Parts: sequence; structure tokens; C-alpha cells
Amino acid sequence: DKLVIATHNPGKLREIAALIEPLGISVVGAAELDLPEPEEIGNSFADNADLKAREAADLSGLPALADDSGLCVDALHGRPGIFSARWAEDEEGNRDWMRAMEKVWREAEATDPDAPPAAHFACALAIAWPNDGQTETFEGRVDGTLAWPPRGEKGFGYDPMFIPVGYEQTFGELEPELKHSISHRADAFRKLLAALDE
Ligand code: ITT
Repeated sequence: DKLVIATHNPGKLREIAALIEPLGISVVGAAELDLPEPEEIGNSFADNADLKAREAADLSGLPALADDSGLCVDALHGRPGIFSARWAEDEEGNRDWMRAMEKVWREAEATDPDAPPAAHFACALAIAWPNDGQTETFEGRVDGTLAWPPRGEKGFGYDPMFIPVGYEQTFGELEPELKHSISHRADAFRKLLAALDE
């Protein structure tokens, strides 16, 4: 049996596949199935993950796993948060991560230029089964600080400007295996596995 990974973000797909593959479950991406990108109209990571998983499950007839995630900066009262992808978009909807990181840094630094800004990545994972309406959601986080300028080519999105607590390198510099063991996504995934085990 197959599990649909209801994301159009290749960075996420890669990380979720790395978390799931050891379980011997085969996965297929939403883009591969030509599933549309649903409009994210929810007010929380959990709501958005839910609606993405539900739509993918109903359209594909397969169980679907969706991820809604983002960077939450304390000094910005949790922004960009659920708008993390939007902060990278220009007028045409193209994503430029340097642009997003600059905006985050500029706004965070303005609040207290002396302190490294505290932040966390948040992730909600939702798994939905087709037709019967059942959806379960699990949330995870990883705390850290912001770095400037961005460093490292590994990872995706805001990774080059995020240093997890206990490390000196950014998620852009740390090995993917390490990120997969401590990330917000890994945290949510552990909770999902524990629940599915029962
Ligand atoms: P899907 O909705 O198709 O899954 P998306 O990129 O639009 O893809 P989100 O709406 O959840 O996904 O946006 C979350 C953004 O937050 C994402 O585009 C990343 O840039 C950022 N983000 C999430 N997890 C991240 C991580 O592990 N490292 C760096 N940035 C991350």
C-alpha cells in the first residue's frame, strides 16, 4: 500500500521520505499524482495540515500525510509562522528564500540589535484516510536562534539562518541525518508513530 505525501515542496518531500522509508512504507508525492495545491485558509499549522491531508486523501483514494510548518520568531510574536512560505513570494508568486530571510532578519534585529533573536520551527503533520473522514494531527517544534548572514547549502527554506539549541551550525550546515533527528518535523513524526503504534 501507498501513502501520499501531500506536499508540493521538494525539500519537505525529501525529509518526510527519509523519515518514512525506514518503515518500509512506499510513498508518492502530490505533484507526481498531479494533485492540486489546496488554498491554505486555516488559522493554524494544524488546520492547514488537516485540510491538505484531507483533500489529498479524498482525491487520491489513498491515505495521505500533509505537513504544515514554518519559522516562528519570538520578537515578531510568532511571525512569519503560518505565512512562512508567503514571505518568500514576489508579486508573481515566485519564491526567493534570500528575500524571506532578509525580511525576517531585518524585522527581528530591529527589536533588539544586541541579542541573537530567539525562534522556533513548528510543524504539524496530519494523516487522513480516504472517505471515512478520519484525520489525526501531531505537532512538533525545535527551538533555536537566528543567525546572520545565512550559512550552508543543505536543507531548504529558512534553514541557513536557524541554529538549533545546543549547536553552533545552522540547519543549512548540519548533516541532514542530524536535522532529521532533532527537527520540528522529526518531533511531530515521533508523536505520529507513537499514536499509530497503539
Ligand atoms: P506544501 O504546502 O505544498 O507542503 P509549502 O512550502 O507551501 O509546501 P508551507 O505552507 O507549510 O509549505 O510553508 C512552510 C514554509 O516554512 C516552507 O516553504 C519553508 O520555507 C518553511 N519551512 C518549513 N519547514 C522548514 C524546515 O525544516 N527548514 C526550513 N524551512 C522550513
